[in-house]
Amino acid sequence: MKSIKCILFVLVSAVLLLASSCATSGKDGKESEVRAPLGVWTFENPDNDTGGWYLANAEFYQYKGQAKLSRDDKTFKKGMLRLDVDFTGHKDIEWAEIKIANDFPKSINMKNMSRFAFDFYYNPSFSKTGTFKPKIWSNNGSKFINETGVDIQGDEDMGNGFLKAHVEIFITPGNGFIPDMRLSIAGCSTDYKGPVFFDNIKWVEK
Ligand SMILES: [Ca+2]
Repeated sequence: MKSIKCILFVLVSAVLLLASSCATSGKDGKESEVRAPLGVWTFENPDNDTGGWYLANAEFYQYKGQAKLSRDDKTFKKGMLRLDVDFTGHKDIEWAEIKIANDFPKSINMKNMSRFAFDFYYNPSFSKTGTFKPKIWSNNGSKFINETGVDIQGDEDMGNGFLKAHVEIFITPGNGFIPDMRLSIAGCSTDYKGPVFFDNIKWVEK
């Protein structure tokens, strides 16, 4: 019995040691991304690539162009989620929607969530007409979400042709969990061709 206790003690000690070494092993700020709260994506860690975001090609709506999703840390000298789009030939379509999806490592508790926020970067010279609208959707857990934001209007000149817009989409607060979600960028009568960027994507509590 004594030897079993001893083995247990050694095992528990080893687990604690491992846990503490994991908690202090971050380098170059990577730890903050690795241990970022659930529902927050900053894209600063190259090892995390797109942070689990992927193109939901099968769920695109009226969008017929190419789309490519990647992580980019060169264009703005910091990590971002890059979405290359081509709305050529879409200027007569009022709503052409590209969806990206994320299956969370753990369901997000929506109890105190009031909004979904992100920074969005686009280059006005990449289109002659039209706008973008954001939309969020989740319908696979105990909380249903379906909210569309207003036209994205950049108000910060990044000095490289891109404008930055801070986007917030408010939701109806309420109990429930979401295990995954879609974030849509809808082209509204636009012919935009080129990359757009997302950063600091996050669920925000009230
Ligand atoms: Ca970033």
